[in-house]
Amino acid sequence: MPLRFLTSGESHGPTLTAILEGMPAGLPLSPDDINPDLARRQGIRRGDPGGRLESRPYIGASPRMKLERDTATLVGGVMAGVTIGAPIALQVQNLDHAKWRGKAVEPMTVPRPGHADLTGAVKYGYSDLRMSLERASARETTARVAVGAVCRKFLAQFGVRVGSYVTEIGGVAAALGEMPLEERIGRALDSEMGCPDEAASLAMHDRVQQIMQDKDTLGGVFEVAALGLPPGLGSHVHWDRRLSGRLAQAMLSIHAMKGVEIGEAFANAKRTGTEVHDEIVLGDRRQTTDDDLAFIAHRSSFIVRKTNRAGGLEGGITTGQPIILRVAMKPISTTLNPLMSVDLATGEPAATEYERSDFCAVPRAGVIGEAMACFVLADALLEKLGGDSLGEMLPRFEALRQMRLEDVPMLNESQVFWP
Ligand code: EPS
Repeated sequence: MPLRFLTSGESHGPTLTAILEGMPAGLPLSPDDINPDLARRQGIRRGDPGGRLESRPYIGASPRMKLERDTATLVGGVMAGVTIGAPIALQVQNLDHAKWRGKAVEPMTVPRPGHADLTGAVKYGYSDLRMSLERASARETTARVAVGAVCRKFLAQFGVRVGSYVTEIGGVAAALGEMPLEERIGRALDSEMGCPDEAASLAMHDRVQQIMQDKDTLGGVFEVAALGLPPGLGSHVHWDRRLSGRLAQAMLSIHAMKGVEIGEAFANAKRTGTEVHDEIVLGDRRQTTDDDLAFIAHRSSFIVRKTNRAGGLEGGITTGQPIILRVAMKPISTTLNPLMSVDLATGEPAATEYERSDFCAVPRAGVIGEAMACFVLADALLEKLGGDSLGEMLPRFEALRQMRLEDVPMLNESQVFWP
């Protein structure tokens, strides 16, 4: 896989750092390409009045989001405003670090159920659970979103767009019907809860307000959609090259994500084969769902699908239709109402203690899902096209777009495959 990234940094340490390796040369890149996604991850909406500094995150976001002003500094791999093919290094400061610097802190010895406190301590032998929580915190996703924004800029050169929207919070579900994906994504950008259904968004707001009064937390579901992808990314030939598996792994690698489906996977599991599979028909490309490419040109016509129940992937390979990933997030594990646990210092039962957290982070989670999807898709596109610079890749992409299926010779005679 040509692209990879690493992150480093703790939630209250000085800095979060990311290194993205394998990005080709020639991509114009500046912090302005990254900072809008970082603001979205903080729960700040597009076009909020007064600009981001005066904006407030949505209801239920951690108070930490008001303290931080996440902006990226590019410290490697970019010269004169373009990538040079070298590893791209990024940094985001933790402003909250100032409060912790030089301060002695009581050890934390009561693990929170649902967090990595206990599992991390068992694995690494920590006596202070802060050593688990500092790296396990979802603060790390700031670095991922910065990396994802670079990948998003790369994908945009090829017309690929990635967005997300919330479909459910604490059991309150959006009714999206046949609303096109672009509209869902656009509306979500302007919605407090990241939900395209305005009525549901208001109900989600109320549900979160209630849960804050109840001193509890909520999870939910969001969808990530990728549009404008060419057919042929990923591969069926090996388990670790299937794009479906790579995307699912990327989604489940995000803190608190516990479920993922591609397309209508769980609903499809209740239906029959003839009800589920997207029939292959000849037609006008305008007939395709979600105005998307599905540009398999064949003789004088196009091979199209009128439905996309497969979620844009067959055999672990893109079909040219939008990829749709649905991701389930568990409720935040830091709860104001305590849960029962054991104090590891005394060996006695103990209630969890509360410092600060989100009551519901689902509206902020979608942008992280987008970032991870952007990374996997950029990797798959690089794999398909090869090349060290954008200048090398763009003509190859154009050639791929122009490719017609009839250019591939089809055999009409029977053959002995395995003598
Ligand atoms: C987060 C920062 C953290 C957490 C949150 C995400 O800030 P703090 O611990 O200082 O309040 O609020 O982390 C979690 C939800 C978690 O489970 O660790 C952020 O920047 O997103």
